[in-house]
Amino acid sequence: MPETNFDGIVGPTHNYAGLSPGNVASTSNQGAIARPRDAALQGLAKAAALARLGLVQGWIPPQERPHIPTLNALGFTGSEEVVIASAAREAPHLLARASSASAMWTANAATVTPSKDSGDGRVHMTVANLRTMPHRSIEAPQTARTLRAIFHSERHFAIHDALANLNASGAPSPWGDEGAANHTRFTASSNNGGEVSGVHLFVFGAQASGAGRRPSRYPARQTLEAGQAIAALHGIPNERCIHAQQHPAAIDHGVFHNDVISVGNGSFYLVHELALLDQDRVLDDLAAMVGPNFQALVVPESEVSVADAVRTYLFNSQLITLPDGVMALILPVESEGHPGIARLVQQMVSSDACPVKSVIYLNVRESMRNGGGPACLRLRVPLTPEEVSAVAPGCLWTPAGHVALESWVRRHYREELSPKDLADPQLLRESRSALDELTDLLGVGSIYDFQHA
Ligand code: SUG
Repeated sequence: MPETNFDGIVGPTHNYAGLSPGNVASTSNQGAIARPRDAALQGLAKAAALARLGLVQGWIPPQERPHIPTLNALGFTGSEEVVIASAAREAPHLLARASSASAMWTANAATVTPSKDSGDGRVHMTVANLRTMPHRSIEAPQTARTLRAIFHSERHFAIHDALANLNASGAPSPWGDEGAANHTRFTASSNNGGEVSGVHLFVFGAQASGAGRRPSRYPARQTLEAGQAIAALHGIPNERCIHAQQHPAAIDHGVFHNDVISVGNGSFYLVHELALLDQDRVLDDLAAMVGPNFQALVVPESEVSVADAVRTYLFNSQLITLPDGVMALILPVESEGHPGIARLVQQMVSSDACPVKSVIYLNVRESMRNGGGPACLRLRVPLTPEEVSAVAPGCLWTPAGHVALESWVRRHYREELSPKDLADPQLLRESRSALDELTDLLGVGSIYDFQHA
């Protein structure tokens, strides 16, 4: 089942507002001048690089920002200009939350189960509720609309709304869910070379029930209960799932999603030694479920510290299987030159046992400065060829589509954006005219609130 990646197109309001406590890059770049045009072009170049390696590649459009309905719901009323001006004056942090381009990190859009593994033979996706970070908690309704426009064939795809408060007592139950960033699917080849159904590793930061350990400094965004609910909703048999807890100390060092400290593909898992609680047991369980081909390469703290993993985003790489069957690791340029990473890369590519045979460094610096590396920028959706042909065709990468999107970015995006520019009502108009044209380019119909006003 070939890998298909849907990359988030960076939105026109990309900026550095320091909105994510626990995400070191986000908080340390707060207030910096962002470059939305470069950010979007870097994202398009990454998607093009993967398409040119022979992968099926798609796009997920950005969200409407600033999001006026969010500001209305927070009590700002009047014309849209007045809403923006009063939010900028009275509550700039709320304007920043309503203006973030954070939907670009589509690894947090949903959790995906391929048709081979689901209960009813369809591809299942549960939209992430992203409820821990206020600026991200507003993404889910639009994400659901967007995914339903892209994956519109109900015969092939089931898109579930974000998990709500599901506990029986009716009391708020914060089942935080951050999507595919905390989920890894492993596969093994069958005897005839085909692929058997996957093994699903769901990683959580804490239990919503309050039981067990939790980080002390930074929030645990993903809950055990969310992973369990998603596995059940998608119909994955229990014996194909492992629910493992992230090490609380890792979260407290800035590992806000598990894809910041491990990456897996096929039967191969690249993982830091301090990623998970009880890690040896989890790796043994994975080996037992995935089978004899399972291979974990555990990176010791002495070679790459957790702090360096967070700084370089080594593990936020894309680990992909190329059409000839070998794997490539797509790393952010920030990890180039780190001596421990250089040794690790050398060890991987020179070992016969390791499936990774090439390493490619890509520049997604604008996204990285908000804590989003190559893996954050894409939603991985394993699809059969028949399912690929059921995707909205305009959302699939083509050379001509790439050229059209580059030209669209150059025409609509600002070169620079600072947090104070969010007060400019012209940004709303620019953003809407860009998105209006984009929905035509991608052929997804009128998916935005403003297109229905
Ligand atoms: O949720 N940053 C995102 C980064 C998400 C990365 N995704 C994965 N690891 N899969 C977040 O913290 C920062 C926005 C700001 O501060 O302006 C932000 O939302």
